[in-house]
Amino acid sequence: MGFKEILVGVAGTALFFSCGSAQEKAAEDTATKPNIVIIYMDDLGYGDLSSYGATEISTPNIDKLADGGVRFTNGYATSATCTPSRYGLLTGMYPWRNKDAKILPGTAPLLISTSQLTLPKMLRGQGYKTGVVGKWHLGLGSGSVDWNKHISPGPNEIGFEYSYIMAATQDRVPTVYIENGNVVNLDPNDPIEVSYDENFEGEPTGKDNPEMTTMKWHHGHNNSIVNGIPRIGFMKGGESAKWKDEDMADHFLEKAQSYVKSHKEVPFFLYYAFQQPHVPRTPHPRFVGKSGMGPRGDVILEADWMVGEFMKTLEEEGLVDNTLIIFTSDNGPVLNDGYYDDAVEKLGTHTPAGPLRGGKYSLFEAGTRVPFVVYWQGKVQPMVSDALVCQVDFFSSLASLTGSAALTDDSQNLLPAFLGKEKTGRTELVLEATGRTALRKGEWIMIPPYRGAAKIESVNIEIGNDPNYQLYNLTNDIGQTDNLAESNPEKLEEMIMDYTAIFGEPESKVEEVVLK
Ligand code: NG6
Ligand code: CA
Repeated sequence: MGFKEILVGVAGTALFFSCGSAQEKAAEDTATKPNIVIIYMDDLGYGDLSSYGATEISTPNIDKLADGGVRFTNGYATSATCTPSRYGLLTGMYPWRNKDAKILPGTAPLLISTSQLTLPKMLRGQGYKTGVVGKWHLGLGSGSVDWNKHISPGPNEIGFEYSYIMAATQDRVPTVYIENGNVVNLDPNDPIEVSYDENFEGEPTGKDNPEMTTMKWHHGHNNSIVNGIPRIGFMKGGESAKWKDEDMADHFLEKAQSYVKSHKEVPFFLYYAFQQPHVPRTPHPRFVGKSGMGPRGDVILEADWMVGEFMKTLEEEGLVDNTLIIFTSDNGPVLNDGYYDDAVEKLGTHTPAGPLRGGKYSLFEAGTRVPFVVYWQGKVQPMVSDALVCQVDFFSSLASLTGSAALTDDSQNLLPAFLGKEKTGRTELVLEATGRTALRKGEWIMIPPYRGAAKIESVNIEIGNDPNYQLYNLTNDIGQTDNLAESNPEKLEEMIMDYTAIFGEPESKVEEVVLK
């Protein structure tokens, strides 16, 4: 399908595209079409890598990318949770514009409209082959999915020609792999049923049958038990299709490697979405005990090894200097996200958020500021960049790289910053966490008043709520300990005006964040 055909029926006002314009022509002339790989971690924190200052854990393979590419210190996910961040990355639109862009259950319908322009569609229009391997969590189908039939729409309908995914998260049912819309290894005599409302007659659950679990739930995660791990949601059947948690990382690696091998003759875009270090943390036995920090540290080492193996494949196939690699994470870190897995107990002096305040779910920096690396051997010079950049900007920047003039309202063309040619990025950025928003501008961040609890007790994370305005200078106070809202009323006023221009008057809302 050609780009122009793809654009027919694109909904919404956000898209600017002028077919055959002088601008497009100029872009085509300077375009290069390297392979593009986005390695997307799940819940990896700003301080979780040795290249980002961790001293208690060593991640040499990821560090090789970080030290050999542009390592961003102000690189953000659009959101402090998974689904909205993935939405922002793939659409180039802020997730808070879509009211349904929240953490989705495993039965949720596809969140991205099939008529919407997406990063993979844009790249397809530029002659790329497109694939996704790993965690999806953007919904599937259009209401009620029959997991025993072809599942559509899904990744293949929003621009990926190849998909090998898990539907939602490792802790949510269905616990099966789906290849191009079909559950892998499904026995038709043992059909899969999934519900997020009620259990299936006679099926054990984490709540009622703790004796059948090998991992204990702390909060939530007490529905169906698969491989000894109690999950979110109920599932019945599909025995032969169920994944083995310990093999998941190897399994996705193998799929990513074979995608590369079978597409080496054409420019390809691979969105490789890791499941680590999200819960349940299930390192392969090769990595068990290796970090001394329990499963959370072990799966970070496992992921680092995967990155090394994946890079080896690019090298063996002679693709490494023709492949632009982006490494980043969908949101910040969390220790106890619902299972007793020693993440808290064995943490020692490691600081997953580095110097940042908060964590996953938080409007404080650790929610959205994440490891963020652009690596392109021979093309991008190693450097540390303080430019303000966001994953929502990949859309327009990669369009510019590959000769497309596609832009969205929210996605800025920051290609020079991404390639380390310029040290400045955005001037402003809206950050989102569990439905709340804050505004970053230059070195300042303003969090409007939110009255809900300051902390989610179950995960022990401060999420940024305060009945008063918060204003922090992130250059002087990266840890957000000194609220300057009262002492710097001019700056506060300016930030409120900018925020109001986008959202209207900030209201102090009661926002009890409940994780369920
Ligand atoms: C929460 C889950 C958490 C995790 C998160 C999604 C409970 C109590 N907590 O609701 O464990 O699955 O959703 O994480 O169920 S994310 O990284 O995919 O956004
Ligand atoms: Ca996540």
